[in-house]
Amino acid sequence: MKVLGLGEVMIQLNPLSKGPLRHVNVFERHVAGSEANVIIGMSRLGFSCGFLTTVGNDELGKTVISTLRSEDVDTKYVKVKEDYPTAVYFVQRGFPVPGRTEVFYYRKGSAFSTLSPDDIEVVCFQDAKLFHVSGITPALSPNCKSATLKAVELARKSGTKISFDTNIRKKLLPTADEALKCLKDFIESADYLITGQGDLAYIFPDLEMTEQLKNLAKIAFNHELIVVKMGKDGASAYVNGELIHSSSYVVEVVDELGAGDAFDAAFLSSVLSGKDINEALKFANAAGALVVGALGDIEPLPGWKELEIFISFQVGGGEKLLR
Ligand code: KDG
Repeated sequence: MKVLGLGEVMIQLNPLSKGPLRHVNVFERHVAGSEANVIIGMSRLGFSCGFLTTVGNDELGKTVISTLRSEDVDTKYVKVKEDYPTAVYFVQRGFPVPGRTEVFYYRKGSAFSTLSPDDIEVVCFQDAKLFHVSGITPALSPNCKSATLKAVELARKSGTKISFDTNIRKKLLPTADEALKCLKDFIESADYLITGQGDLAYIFPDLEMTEQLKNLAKIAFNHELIVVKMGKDGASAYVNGELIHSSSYVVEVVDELGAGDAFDAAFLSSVLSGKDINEALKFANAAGALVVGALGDIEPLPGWKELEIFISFQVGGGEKLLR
């Protein structure tokens, strides 16, 4: 089954020490980007995946392409743009708020930010069962938004289901009004709408979650289900006006970046494989928990076997599985 994603893939510089970036000397180099993380996660879960992106004609762009290929993701539709760089971002950990992570993007004017509707071709969607994109991509530039709108329109015309994660990055969408304006069309189109507690509080402040969801469902005309990620409090799915909750797992947090993408990958893979919503939430929470345990967004993404071992350990049956 073919799954397609669209988004910017960046070089992530992840510090080996906490504190202000100006004093960090040693970083690990990783490759990351929300939608690509989801697609790589789904590839590891057995789906045939392709990715639409644009990189610069530079060493970092080559790293992005070889990473996607090494994860069995089809790069046929990846474009290389002359004269524009591949984006980079730095992670800062534990400063100024202990336990918090902040990212600093160097992505303005990147190769991906020049993406235009002409880069999105109908042929990409042939045979695709699912198209995944998030609120990061349309927020990058007006032409990225037009290109994402075209992708959603082509997906719809091709009978491809649309998965949209609101994924609000305040550095890209600094006010709630901007966020709602930028994301509305995509929220309206999504079959599978994924959001987070933080995103809901940003667009619908001062409301209880059930009210926030009712408001969101009013604009999500096309949704089959809405999922709310709640970090250490687990996740809930809103299906036919009913809320189904699943708790998370207690794990040591090394690097929380990418956990939400791992959640999306396992949730969507479970739903596409015919698992029920409870099962899908359980696998998704497990994938998120696994990813926070190691540096990098992509490296710790699990396959089915690893998810089963992880879950089994949590309920005390893991030793049998490992023997
Ligand atoms: O989802 C984790 C991502 O946010 C991060 O690794 C990079 O895609 C990214 C972004 O735009 O913030």
